[in-house]
Amino acid sequence: TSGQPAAPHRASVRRLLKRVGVVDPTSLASYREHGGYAALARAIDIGPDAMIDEIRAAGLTGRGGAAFPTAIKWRGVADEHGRSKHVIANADESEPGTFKDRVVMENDPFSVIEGLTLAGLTVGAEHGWIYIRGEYPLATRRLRHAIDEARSAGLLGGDVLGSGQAFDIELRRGAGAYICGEETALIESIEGFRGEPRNKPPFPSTHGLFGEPTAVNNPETLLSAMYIAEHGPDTFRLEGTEKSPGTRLFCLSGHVAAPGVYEVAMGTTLGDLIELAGGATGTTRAILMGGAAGTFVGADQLDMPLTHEDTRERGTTLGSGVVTLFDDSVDFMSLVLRIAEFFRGESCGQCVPCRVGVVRQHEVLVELRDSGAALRPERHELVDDIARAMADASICGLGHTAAGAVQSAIRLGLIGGTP
Ligand code: L3W
Ligand code: SF4
Repeated sequence: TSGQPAAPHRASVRRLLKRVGVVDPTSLASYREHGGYAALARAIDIGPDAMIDEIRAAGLTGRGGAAFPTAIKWRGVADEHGRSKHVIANADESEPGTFKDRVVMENDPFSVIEGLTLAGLTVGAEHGWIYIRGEYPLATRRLRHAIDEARSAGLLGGDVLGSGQAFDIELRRGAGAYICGEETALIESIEGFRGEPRNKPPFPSTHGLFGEPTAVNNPETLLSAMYIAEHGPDTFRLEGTEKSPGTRLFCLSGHVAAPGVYEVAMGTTLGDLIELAGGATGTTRAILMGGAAGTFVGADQLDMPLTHEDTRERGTTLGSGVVTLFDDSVDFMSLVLRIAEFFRGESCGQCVPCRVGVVRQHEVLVELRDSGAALRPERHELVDDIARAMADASICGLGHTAAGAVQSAIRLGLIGGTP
């Protein structure tokens, strides 16, 4: 149907999704019947230092988009001895095209509770927070219920699972701002302030929530840490590549036969992943990798292995696992304008390069659409200048990534005339 390779593709793996669709998401008993709390029990058994060593040996990196080594982050927080500490699950899943954490939270909510508890006990934090996207009512209900059940069973509270360590979780709902997914804006939001990012450094690992050491992790990262706790780093590394070990959750959407969340080993090619989702429904013109904060790639990239190293080498990103297909019926000018509009609306306005850049970028695109002509060289230069200023001088990831989709669309000739 699509010009995709006909070669046999690699199957999906069920590590992080193993209980999704199997377990009763409203029952702690069902969760435990399906292996729940085995990971935490082993983490308590081996102790925090060995746990962090295993995470390091496994090579786990953050699954929210930035791929920072989890062991470095956790070690940093653990080393802040004698201070009150926090762990936060960043479940403000707002990147357009991202819905993997939602699937986990709705269908296997106890795993997020267990994963966050594991993080808390490992770094020595007593306070856990889940910051959840406000538009996720079912996931919110399921998590609330799971927190209550876990607390009643002594899996949260004064002495977690007989560890002698106290740990409890509070849930906070976002109010629809994309920027509150940025970890320091999220922290400001929990503290009751406007969701405006802080300058980093200092990083939350030393100066986070209420100025105290804080580990902020994506739910998928927590589930991967649980897998390592339960099975060890060598088993974790059986999937994936040397530099990108383990599995990832990918969110397939757009012109694909079976949109949804797919778990595959890192290193699986883009084409194989798309085949797993039933293949493209039309002739693929471009694929958006990493969402609005990511970049478009052409249909000639189906052989790209989905690893950090390969995506970086080809000028794109795994980001938060977004893979959106667009066939040749798509009006890319409208699509790219919509992305530019999104950033114009979601910039918090705190720093000049981003506040001004997202507006100028949008204006040039409106002008381009209205003129119906190709992008003139001096306008092209302006778009590049804006992109560079935002990437180099913005405070946070929103500004750093706000021009990626636009730039790649021009490069691929999706907008602006012949490249
Ligand atoms: C201790 C150091 N910690 C860095 C920590 C830092 C943070 C993490 C990554 O995300 C991505 C972007 C898009 N000591 C440290 C340290 N850290 N150095 O590591 O930090 P950073 O600053 O590289 O990135 P970030 O701002 O956390 C930017 C993606 O986020 N994005 C959108 C994502 C959306 C979702 C979603 O909807 N689920 O994830 C937008 O930009 O891929 O690469 O924890 O503290 N020396
Ligand atoms: Fe706000 Fe944009 Fe600056 Fe981030 S880069 S702090 S979103 S103005």
